[in-house]
Amino acid sequence: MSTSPHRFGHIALLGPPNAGKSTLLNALLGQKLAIVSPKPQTTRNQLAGILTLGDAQIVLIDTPGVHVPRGSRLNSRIVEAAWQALAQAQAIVLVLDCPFYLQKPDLLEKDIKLLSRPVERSGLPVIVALNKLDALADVKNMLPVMARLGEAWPGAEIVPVSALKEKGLDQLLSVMTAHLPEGDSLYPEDELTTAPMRFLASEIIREKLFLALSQELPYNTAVAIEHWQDTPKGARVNAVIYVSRDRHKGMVIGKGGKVLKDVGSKARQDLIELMGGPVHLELFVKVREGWTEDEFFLNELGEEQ
Ligand code: GDP
Ligand code: MG
Ligand code: K
Repeated sequence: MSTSPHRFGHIALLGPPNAGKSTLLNALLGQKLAIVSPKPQTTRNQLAGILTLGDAQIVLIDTPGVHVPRGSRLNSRIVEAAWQALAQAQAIVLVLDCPFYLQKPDLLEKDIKLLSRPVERSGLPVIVALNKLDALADVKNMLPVMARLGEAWPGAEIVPVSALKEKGLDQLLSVMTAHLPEGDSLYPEDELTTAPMRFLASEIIREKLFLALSQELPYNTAVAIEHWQDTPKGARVNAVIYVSRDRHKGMVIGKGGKVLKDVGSKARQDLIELMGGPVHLELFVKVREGWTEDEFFLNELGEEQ
């Protein structure tokens, strides 16, 4: 009787902003780890989720969306983080938004061009997760997009999925596993991530800010955990929300403190779920002018990881 060997490796999730990379990571893990919002560039850092299967352990690296860096230092760091993820990986899953390309075929060409360079340079095998199938009027509509992607990356396996509705994920997992080298698991099977709890907590708060605030404001906020204490009654967490302008402070706090209160209670809910116990969360808002350009501050926040 022959059994298939156990496999271990890293796989990078790469793709344009809003294609559904973080949603896919969460769906594969079966737990919310990466933050998700309808706004591009919600994910600033790379985040690794550990997926333990019967015959493999896969470290999935979620990355910020690939786009042309423009403007601030924070922005170019977001793109750098995506490149760094490739250096550790044995395969790439390109996550692409199928219904979007049916609406905007010229952007399919643009994204193929943008993604080809890092993919080629990495020399890694490519798997395409053609996402958001649930949003197609007819699944047959994806065929021309699949054909074009097959041309762009010959030999790549293209797996239609819906990260949101959790469709096609088993197929994707078996294709991913097949691309990994033989090896033992590196992490205990109940370990979900390589990221520290503090980082996950600050990400949760950032997600709630993204959801609560309109337009450009979320891009100018950062979250730092200032104090964390585990007590018998649960975790006591103090977090600071940094804004880059004085007038933004009022917007984050809201009338009568409503916005901040709302962000705090939603974040607390998610933190309780993540930590499996009571959480006491206090949020503060501080102005730090020009923080998106401040190398020292960005290092402190760990935005370059
Ligand atoms: P990322 O920027 O690539 O990490 O994308 P996110 O995971 O943050 O998702 C961006 C948006 O697309 C969010 O509003 C998600 O709910 C939505 N989304 C992600 N996957 C799917 C999917 O399979 N179907 C649909 N309809 N929406 C999705
Ligand atoms: Mg993301
Ligand atoms: K997003």
